[in-house]
Amino acid sequence: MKTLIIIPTYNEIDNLPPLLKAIFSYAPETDILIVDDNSPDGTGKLADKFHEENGHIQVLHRAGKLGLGTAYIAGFKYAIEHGYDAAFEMDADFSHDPKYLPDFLKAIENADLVIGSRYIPGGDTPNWTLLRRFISGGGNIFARFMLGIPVHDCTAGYRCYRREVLESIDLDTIQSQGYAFQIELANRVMQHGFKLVETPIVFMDRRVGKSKMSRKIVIEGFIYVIKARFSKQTGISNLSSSNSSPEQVQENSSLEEELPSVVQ
Ligand SMILES: Nc1nc2c(ncn2[C@@H]2O[C@H](COP(=O)(O)OP(=O)(O)OP(=O)(O)O)[C@@H](O)[C@H]2O)c(=O)[nH]1
Ligand SMILES: [Mg+2]
Repeated sequence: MKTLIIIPTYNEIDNLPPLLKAIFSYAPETDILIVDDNSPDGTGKLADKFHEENGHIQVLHRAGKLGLGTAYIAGFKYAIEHGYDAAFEMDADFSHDPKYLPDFLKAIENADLVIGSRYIPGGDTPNWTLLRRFISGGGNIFARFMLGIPVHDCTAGYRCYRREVLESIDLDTIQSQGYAFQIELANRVMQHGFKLVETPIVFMDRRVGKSKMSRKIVIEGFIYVIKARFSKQTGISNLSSSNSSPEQVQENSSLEEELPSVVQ
């Protein structure tokens, strides 16, 4: 199976070299696409150097920080255009340990979407405070209950999609960015009748670098679930276009307050 690992980066210069090394040690056959948003710390330039040395590494440069959701959508389109059979979402900060890649690759043989789950036996979030576990776990139960998504961890961002899924879910209409992006994709995959499977992961906090998490991302996720539930009941479609655009979300400075170590 021809697979692509999409890694969005914004200021991940210290994480990138060990991450690439670890990925190839666990999944030597995969290709990697780094989607860098003109990181001020030079992550994009370093990625170009890796590309020159290794044909399995590609780099997509974007002009500025446009958000995680659009970075993944750009990556998904690249995967479709370049004939990949499956595409991964993976953070650059080692929260998504490459050692699980073989589990994903095995599971995707009999699934359309594989989600690395912290909330099934074998999964865990060992560094987290009780409050953080409560917010993340509660958010997941809320989304599951409201939307009926058949997974225990629908905000998780360590995933592998089959190409057919990416071709089916109309990527251009997705506008959410953070948790909402993950929930929306899981919801759409479910609505198309695809098979979702979870594989356990132990989620570690980022090793180095700064978090880009903010309160607005949590709020966006909550609003998405409410809107999706409402549109399900009333049959109102085109949910995404009624969401805030990425620009609107980014410009909403009253929600910009940093929310360290809360949810994913
Ligand atoms: N290209 C791009 N990548 C981004 C953007 N925002 C975050 N990222 C990357 O997306 C991944 C997840 O971001 P994180 O800051 O780790 O967010 P998080 O995992 O929710 O939060 P912490 O792990 O607690 O820091 C990392 O690889 C980031 O570098 C963005 O706007 N554009
Ligand atoms: Mg992270």
